[in-house]
Amino acid sequence: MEQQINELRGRAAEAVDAATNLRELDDVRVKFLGKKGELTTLLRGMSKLTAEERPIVGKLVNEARAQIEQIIAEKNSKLKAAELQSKLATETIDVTLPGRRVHDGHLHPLTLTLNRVKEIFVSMGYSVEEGPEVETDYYNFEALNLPKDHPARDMQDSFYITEEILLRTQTSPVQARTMERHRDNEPIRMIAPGRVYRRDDYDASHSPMFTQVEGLVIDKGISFADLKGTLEDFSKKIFGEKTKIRLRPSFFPFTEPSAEVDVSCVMCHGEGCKVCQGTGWLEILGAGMVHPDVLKMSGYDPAEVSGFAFGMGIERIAMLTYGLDDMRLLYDNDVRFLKQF
Ligand code: 2NM
Repeated sequence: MEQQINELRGRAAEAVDAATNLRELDDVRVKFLGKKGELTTLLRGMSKLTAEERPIVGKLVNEARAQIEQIIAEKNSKLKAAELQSKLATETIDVTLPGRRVHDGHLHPLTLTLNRVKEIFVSMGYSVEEGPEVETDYYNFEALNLPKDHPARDMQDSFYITEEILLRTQTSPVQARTMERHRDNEPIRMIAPGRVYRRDDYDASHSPMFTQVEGLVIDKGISFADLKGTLEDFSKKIFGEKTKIRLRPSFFPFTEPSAEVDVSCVMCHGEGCKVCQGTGWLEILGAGMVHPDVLKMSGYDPAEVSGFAFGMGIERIAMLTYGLDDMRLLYDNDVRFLKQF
């Protein structure tokens, strides 16, 4: 029996020595000291011993247990220390590395452009007015001198909800609503920014939804010269001081006279290039003197006051200021594109 115990101590010591990590060491502990371990099995064999032998062998077994427990504990601290060392060596943290940047979002290029346009007009004393995108036929067309079968309606034939309700095709209904709210020929200096909807194919330069800014000024003695000066001022502010403007006669049902407004090309400054198709000019605005009937319909007296109005597409302005060749970039929301602004 004594020999057996010594032999077991020897094997236990070897096994502890051979353990290379804490899990292996625990396996050794279970194998020798566990409930079904070798030492317990040995202890069971004691029933065959004589009464004199028992205490002697019992002492030996207890000594063996204590010794094995001790070498396991020693090895345990060694392995733990080694594990810590290897962790310290491999899991180094360089506290001098720069922190990870948190990326803030930012405004969309279309919003940036719209904000810039608003800023310019607000700095000239204009108020910013808003109105519904779902509009009545009356405010979208009738009040703007486009009666039911007017051919000019065809150009922007739109998304109807019912016969009398549609998605607005322009922001001019906001002008009509604003005029209606005023009394006694009270002066107006306003812009109306927002989304408008037209039946249009979706390609590099058209979208069934786009963003417009229209403007309206009404006061005593407002003339075409005021219109021209205002739009020239605006064009220089948005495209640069060297920008020139050019007016060409045109037609809108709600203005008379009416004009298309061109700016000198932002790319070639009038030399002629691909962007301006060799003409040196870019069309960016429509404008005119508010038709007397439009003033009358919304409660203004054309004998007392006059006004000018204008409208522009913000996508086009954004494309020109950022040099974009496809309007769809503004709607795709491709982060690789958006990140650049
Ligand atoms: C344009 C071009 C010309 C316009 C007219 C009015 C109103 F309500 F006063 F009659 N608002 N906007 C207007 C005039 C809009 O957009 C190309």
